[in-house]
Amino acid sequence: AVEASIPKPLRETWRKLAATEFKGKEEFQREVVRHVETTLARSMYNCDELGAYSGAALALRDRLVIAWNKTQQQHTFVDSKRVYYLSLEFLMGRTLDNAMLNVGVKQTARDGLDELGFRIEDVIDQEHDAALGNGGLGRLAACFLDSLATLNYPGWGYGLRYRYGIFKQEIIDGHQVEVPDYWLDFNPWEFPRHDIVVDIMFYGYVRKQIEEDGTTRSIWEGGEVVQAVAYDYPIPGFDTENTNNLRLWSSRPASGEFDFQKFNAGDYESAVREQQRAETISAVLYPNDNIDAGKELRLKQQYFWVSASLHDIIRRFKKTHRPWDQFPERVAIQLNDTHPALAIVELQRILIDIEHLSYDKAWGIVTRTFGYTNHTVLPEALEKWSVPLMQHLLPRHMQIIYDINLFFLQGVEKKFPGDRELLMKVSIIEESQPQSIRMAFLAIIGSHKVNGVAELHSDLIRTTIFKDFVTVFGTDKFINITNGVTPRRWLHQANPKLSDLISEKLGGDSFLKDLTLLDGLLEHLDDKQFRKDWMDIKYANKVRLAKYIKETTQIAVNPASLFDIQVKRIHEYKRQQMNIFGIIHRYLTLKAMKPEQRKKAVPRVSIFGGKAAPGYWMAKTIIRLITAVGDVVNCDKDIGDLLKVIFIEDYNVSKAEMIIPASDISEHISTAGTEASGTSNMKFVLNGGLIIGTVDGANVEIVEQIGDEQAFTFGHLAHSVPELRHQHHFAKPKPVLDKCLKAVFDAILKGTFGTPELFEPLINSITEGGDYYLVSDDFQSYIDAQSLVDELYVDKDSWAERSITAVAKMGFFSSDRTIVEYAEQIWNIEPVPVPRQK
Ligand code: B1H
Ligand code: IMP
Repeated sequence: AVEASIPKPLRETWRKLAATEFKGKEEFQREVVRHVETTLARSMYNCDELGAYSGAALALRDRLVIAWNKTQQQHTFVDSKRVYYLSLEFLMGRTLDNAMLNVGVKQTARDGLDELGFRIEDVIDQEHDAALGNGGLGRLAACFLDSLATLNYPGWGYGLRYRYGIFKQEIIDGHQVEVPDYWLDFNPWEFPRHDIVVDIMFYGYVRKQIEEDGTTRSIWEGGEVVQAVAYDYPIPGFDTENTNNLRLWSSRPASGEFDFQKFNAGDYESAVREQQRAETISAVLYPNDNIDAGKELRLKQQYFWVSASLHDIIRRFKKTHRPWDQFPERVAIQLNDTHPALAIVELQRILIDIEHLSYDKAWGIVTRTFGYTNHTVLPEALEKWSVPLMQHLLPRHMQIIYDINLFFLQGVEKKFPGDRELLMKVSIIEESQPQSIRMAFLAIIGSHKVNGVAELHSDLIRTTIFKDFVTVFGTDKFINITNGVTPRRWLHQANPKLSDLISEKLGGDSFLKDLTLLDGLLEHLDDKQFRKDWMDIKYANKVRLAKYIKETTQIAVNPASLFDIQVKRIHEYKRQQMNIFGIIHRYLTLKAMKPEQRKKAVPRVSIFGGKAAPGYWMAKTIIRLITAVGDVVNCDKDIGDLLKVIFIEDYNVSKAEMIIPASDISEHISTAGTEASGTSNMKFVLNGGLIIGTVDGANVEIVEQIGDEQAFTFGHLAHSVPELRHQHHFAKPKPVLDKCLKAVFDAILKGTFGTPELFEPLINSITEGGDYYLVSDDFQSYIDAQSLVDELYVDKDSWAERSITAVAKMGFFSSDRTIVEYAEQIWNIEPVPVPRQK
């Protein structure tokens, strides 16, 4: 029917002229050169590596676009149900390498570029990371997009096109310094859609209007309008034609220009100010991981993005001319944490105020459409917006929130008559000064499913922060869907040698689409040559990292040492402080040894990487301590190669791809019950590194899968944490510190690592401040676990066996498994593969 809307002769002309994909090396080269010479207006005389990157990216992009168009046409033709993943963060990293691998042209490109005089690795290295996220939450969204496309699900991402992504981190004199990340200089992967523009209103007032039929209608008007412009990014699946879409919104003034009247009248400044006000909305990503800052601009970002996305989704739905009650059968919307929770209110507003549906009918549609994923139980990360702010910025939404709350509480009252306390506990409105809106409660009430991201985390939300909602809605609404990671980027792309070895052993690369096939490696466990090849690859990856460390820090590390890595956002709950205290303990122990004793010690390189939120002063202090310890240890002649402490500047996705394959041990040592899942733990094990970790987040399930001989777990369990905190709070006199930890603190306070005043607050938070993250409680068992690591690392052969066994049992942690669970348990969507080109 849709086809018939275009006259046959026209259709034939279009078909005849349709763009085609390059097939072989020569065609690829021709496209690269054509783009270098025409699109970029350069030539062989001035084509540097950046030019080659640009040419290769543009050639590949043409190919992606063809498949992308076809996919979107197919999904429109068959009118399939789509899922829309709303996320304020998409931490995509680089695109070129991933796209070449997914489309299956990397070898072609390698050969082609080689003949043009370029090494593909150097070309790949030219690309700027797309770093539109803080950490795990944003990278999870990126892995999900890869899995959605690979599994042929019709799924779009919706987010914000920040002009500045997460800041670049420089370490100057041991301190973190933030530098803006302007990433849009040359971005071949984005397509501006100047035809897809949505007007978004803020502020204004609500007026009641009596209709002819006697009903009253609310009209929101008189506000400030800005425009959202769509930018699209193709998301190719692995080994499939299907190419999905990521749509990011950019803000601009509603007129598209600044105010010429003011400009001509000489009021340049206010003319420009207005333009900047609009552009500011999508200017910068808030750099806080797991912290809610509660700023007005952030609320503006949220509404701007949510409103633009919903209008776009509704426009697409309306093209199908289906009645409104079919909306939830055609559209599933997933809320990535509470950041997009206003979408619930916005959809309700559109349905009642603009589409004139009844309140109840609208609410039925809303709750059948949304699913909400919770990613954290940390109180400082749970979003709350002040009622006066919401009232001012979005007056109509505030009314609807009150309505949603009222009807919800009436339902609760009916079910649990007279339970005033329950009503208080589940109210969306918190009776604080001023009142605030609990966004998680709004998200729960407006969704049909709520999920946590690992078993332990999902249990915790059911029994702690959301327990009253389990009482109200019953337990079935609250499910677990354990996180996963894409094996395409995190194994095949990051660790090509290991991926090739696995392919060779398993007789093909099907494991990249069905990761459970990895268990076939167990058959080869006793193969001596295989074990050697396996460890040789680990060694080569360590050499690659050692070379990078030498180039960037001038510090030489021995790749034969045990590489112990902790890379993630710097946060007290993730306990990098415990790691560095452990390193100081190791240093003091080595120093106290006689030289012949030292010879028996296992040489270790402790590697850190990660950003501190700019306003998170304690996290910055932790970085300062790590670099200070490195400064002393790394040039201590007594110590030599036995211990090195490295801080890698500006940890990001592309650096993760190099760092993760080089670990022997990685650290996931959060206080039990604080890390919802963690996903880098999965990436490390998938690359043959073992983990040292607490019984927290996805560590629990990883150990369950790979077996506890393959992991080093330690520390108190989540259920003991409240009691331990209570003890710290009330203990009088202060409990005596563990001997080892006390020696560490004494060394710091003596000035062993420079000015002790710098580090006093960090120590005080433990000795005086209640030790909220229980460093003192877990320290001894952490040290013991590290000793076991040293002990077992000596036997290289059994280490290899552990490493292979662990990888073989990691199949569960593919984000493909995760996405299938979402599709079946929440979204109710089916794969829609695009027929392959002959
Ligand atoms: C996670 C966040 C987060 N949980 C607020 N919550 C933010 C909260 O800008 N903010 O306001 C930003 C991020 N991020 C992480 O999600 C968890 O800490 C990880 O444990 C988990 O693996 C990841 C993905 O589920
Ligand atoms: P949208 O739904 O208008 O945003 O379109 C999404 C994509 O679906 C477009 O980029 C087209 O590739 C495809 N599409 C939209 N409308 C049609 C149609 O009528 N026929 C075939 N494909 C369409």
